[in-house]
Amino acid sequence: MLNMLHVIKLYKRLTTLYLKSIYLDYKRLLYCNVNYKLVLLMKLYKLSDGIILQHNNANYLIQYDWDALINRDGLYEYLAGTLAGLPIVSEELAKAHIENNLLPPIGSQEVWAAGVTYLRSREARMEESADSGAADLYDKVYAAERPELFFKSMAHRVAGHKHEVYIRRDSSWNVPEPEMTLFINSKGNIEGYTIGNDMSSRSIEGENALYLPQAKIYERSAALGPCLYIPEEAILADTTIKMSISRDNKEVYRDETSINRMKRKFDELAGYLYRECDFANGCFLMTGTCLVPPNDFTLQPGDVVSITIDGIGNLVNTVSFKP
Ligand code: DO4
Ligand code: MG
Repeated sequence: MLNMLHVIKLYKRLTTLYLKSIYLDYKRLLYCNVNYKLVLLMKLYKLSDGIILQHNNANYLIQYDWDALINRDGLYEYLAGTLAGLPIVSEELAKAHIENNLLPPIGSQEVWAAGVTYLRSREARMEESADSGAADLYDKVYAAERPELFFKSMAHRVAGHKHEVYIRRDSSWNVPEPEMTLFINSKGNIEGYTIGNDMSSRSIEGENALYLPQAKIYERSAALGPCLYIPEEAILADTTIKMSISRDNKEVYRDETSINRMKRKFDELAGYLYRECDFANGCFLMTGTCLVPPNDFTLQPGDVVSITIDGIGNLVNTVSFKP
């Protein structure tokens, strides 16, 4: 015989189950329906044992070849369309995976970089190259129709979030360069964004502009991460980039800027890069720096560089010499 207490308990249980199922339906609708207004952004984390797709507050596991996945045209729409069939990973598990197994969001792509795209970068280069007589080059390239584009790195030299970045032993003046970094697919479409650090030797570049490749390309001179950010629409024009540098747990530099201070358009940079180059699996393009520490600042081993870009997240690297 059911007494009153049993009836109340049963009623409570059924109500909880009912509310839970409504909540789950609501979540599925939110995360799976491409046409639903709240579908806004995706983040792909490349891990040593798979890929985690973060969409709003849910995490999904993807087993897919990284290069083939990120090179898809209409990446956002593709990911949104696959959500319903993907296994969901709990927040704790996703956090632990990202904490322990995170790689830079790059496969076999090349990394290129644009230079002197902000007034602040032009000023800094003109100062550092004053003695070499090359200052004019930077002034001219800032104003020119054709942007400065240079090869930066192959994937094996790229550090990820929380990995070490290196400074050169033969350089006396070293800085990080925080840069909005585009992922452009093989068709030339900008499909995603990540945070980039274009580690640079100002003393080597300042000595002679022809030393640029040595100032820019060496082991771990590039960092990318923590994820590939894929918004439904192009990243907002007033997106902020912040950088702080800590030494012995004390902040020694902090500044921020907005990407709308850039002289060039992202499409313009991508267009020049793809004019006469093919990239079978797409390409990463760092878009130049606007944050330059004062001229008496140089990085030291042990310094911690933290770069934050609105929406994408935080890329943290400790500075070291190559062992
Ligand atoms: O012109 C040399 C490099 C410039 C650069 O890396 C930048 O402006 O970010
Ligand atoms: Mg740069």
